Amino acid sequence: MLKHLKSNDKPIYDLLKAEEKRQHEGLELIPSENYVSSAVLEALGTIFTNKYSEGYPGKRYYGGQMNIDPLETLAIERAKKLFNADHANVQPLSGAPANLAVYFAWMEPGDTILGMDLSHGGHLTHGDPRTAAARVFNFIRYKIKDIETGEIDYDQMRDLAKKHKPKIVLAGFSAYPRELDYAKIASIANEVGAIAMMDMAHIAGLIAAKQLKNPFDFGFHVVTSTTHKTLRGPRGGLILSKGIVSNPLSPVEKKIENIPTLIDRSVFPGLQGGPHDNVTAAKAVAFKEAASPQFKIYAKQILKNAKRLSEQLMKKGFKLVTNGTDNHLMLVDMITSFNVSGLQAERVYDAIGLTLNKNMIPDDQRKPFSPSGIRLGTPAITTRGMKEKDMDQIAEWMYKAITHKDDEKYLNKLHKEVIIYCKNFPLPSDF
Ligand code: DSN
Repeated sequence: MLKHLKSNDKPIYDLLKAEEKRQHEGLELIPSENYVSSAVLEALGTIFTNKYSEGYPGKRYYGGQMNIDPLETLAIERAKKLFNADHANVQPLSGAPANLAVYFAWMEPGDTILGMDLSHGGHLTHGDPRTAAARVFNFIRYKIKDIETGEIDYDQMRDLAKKHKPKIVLAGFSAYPRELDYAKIASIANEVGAIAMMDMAHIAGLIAAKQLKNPFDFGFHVVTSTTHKTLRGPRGGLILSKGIVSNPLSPVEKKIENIPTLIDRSVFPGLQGGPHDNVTAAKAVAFKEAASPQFKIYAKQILKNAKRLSEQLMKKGFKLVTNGTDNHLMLVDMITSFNVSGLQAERVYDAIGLTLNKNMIPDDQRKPFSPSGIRLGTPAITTRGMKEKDMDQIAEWMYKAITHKDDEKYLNKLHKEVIIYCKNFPLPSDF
């Protein structure tokens, strides 16, 4: 394996080997990362990467699509079934372009979107002023009501919706540990004539496995996602919608039932050129895996592990934003807990082989590069087969490391313990 890479490009080969070692010897706690299966990895590294296929199955701008058309169709059908959607577009290169494609599908420049504030758990693409989308559209942001329970301020959401008349009411997050009230969000959207859109990137695998609620069951019109987080596929994006699926080559009126066609036309030719067919193949493989009984067991264990880890951390004095979690992730206020910034904490944990990320907490007074919090989660360690008792061990290491943060010798000792522990938990690609 890799003999050509080794002989043709040694620096890249060496970096790959070093990364293999890092992934094996460390605990991956970044909640948006995961380890793909060997089948997903194999699909990614195939000659599907050689092909151009601008357009959609049966409607391409290049010849030679006799294998790509059925491939993309299979990916589409699997995605629709997995999430109970009328339509799936599997071409978005990742989550940010997927969101942008929906904005451009449904809105005109200057139109308004109501989304969640970044420091309260929303995502950059939900309206951060530094993004390209924020230069085109008018973003208004809602917050959580209460940092202790983490409940979204639905009254504020309704008031803002009535005042600003958004075209899209956007739910979804990258750092919010609680379940959403989709029925309420859909009703607010409905009241003001907006569509309800969910960015489920973080929790797609948990929704696929029916461990968290599916927004389509509550009247949502569009759901976007990445495919590489809890869903455990290749890096990529996905847009699901309700509506009539018609010919993406013909312009259609901006009506709710035409959303699938509007989205297809917005992805291509609106925003992207040729889809990455090797990634489409890997997405299809991941959708099949996510429909399996084993995946349901996996998703249940992600939640059990997150609950256990959050309880153990709180017992040791870690202050969790919202005091717990309903999903796979936790947000910890490290300033209140140990008077350590998120940046310092990230470095201490890196030193012992625990990878997580610094993160803003709601209304953080500190800067994004040195915020008050850290964010961690259980999807990747659960893929490696870790269970509740392993969460107790991780909480113990996290406590010991942060309370000995300046003791290099002690941190080295913990790092060795982590490396030895990890040997019992192979990556899926080892099989
Ligand atoms: N960057 C992803 C995350 O870490 O949550 C979101 O896009």
